[in-house]
Amino acid sequence: MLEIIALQTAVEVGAERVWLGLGTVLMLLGTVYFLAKGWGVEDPRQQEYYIITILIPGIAAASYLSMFFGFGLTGVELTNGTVLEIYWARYADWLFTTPLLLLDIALLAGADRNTIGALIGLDAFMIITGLVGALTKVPTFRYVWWTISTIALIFILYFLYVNLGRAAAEKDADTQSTFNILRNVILVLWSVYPVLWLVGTEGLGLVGLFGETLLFMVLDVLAKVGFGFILLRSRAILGEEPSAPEPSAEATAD
Ligand SMILES: *C/C=C(C)/C=C/C=C(C)/C=C/C1=C(C)CCCC1(C)C
Repeated sequence: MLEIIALQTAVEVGAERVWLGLGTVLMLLGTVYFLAKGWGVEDPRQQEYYIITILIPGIAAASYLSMFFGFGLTGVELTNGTVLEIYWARYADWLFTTPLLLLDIALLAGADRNTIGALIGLDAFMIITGLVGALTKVPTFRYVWWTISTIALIFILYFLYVNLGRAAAEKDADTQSTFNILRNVILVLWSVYPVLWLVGTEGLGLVGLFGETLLFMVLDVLAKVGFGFILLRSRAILGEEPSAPEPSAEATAD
């Protein structure tokens, strides 16, 4: 893949750099905040959520920094002569961070291994076909890849709603309410990505690179830092296996 990327036309970072810089800072702040919040947490189940949720903005911060430096940027010359500036580092970030986000919510819902595997496999497929679309030179084929990737997203959202929803329905009230909020956050935010790709520089070009970079940055921060904030401050991740169960409560439970 690096070879393909190296073969592309050289382009330079423009005014959108300001959003890439801001994105780096916000992702870094999110990482540090989650790290500080998780410091000293000893329950292994809680630690699991912290590790995943800290990694997400951490990876994104590195990706944003690489785009800020112009490393994660390439020029794609289309068959019609247009040269597109493509930030491929986004896809490298998303390839790791979107499965981690799904893993977070799947663990919360208590999904089984097969459901988690299917979700993550579909997700990787969605990001890779999206990247292929972004690097494709024949304009029509770009939309073919966009369609394939979007179909994968529809399946992911369906699984999230139906399969994870079913698993989450068996959890306590705290977990269910946090699950519902996070599921809706994903449904809404993730649906905007293909639309932005389509109207942005990768697709129809109705939104320029400056606006597109800003909008992707806002989406990324909300979908990662916002998501983590809701998850880690919820009582749901504390609830399931209390470290000090009350004997009296247990005795009356059954
Ligand atoms: C933190 C980053 C997140 C949550 C990124 C999510 C990205 C997507 C849901 C991207 C989806 C795409 C399609 C469905 C089709 C066109 C290409 C993509 C990759 C933008």
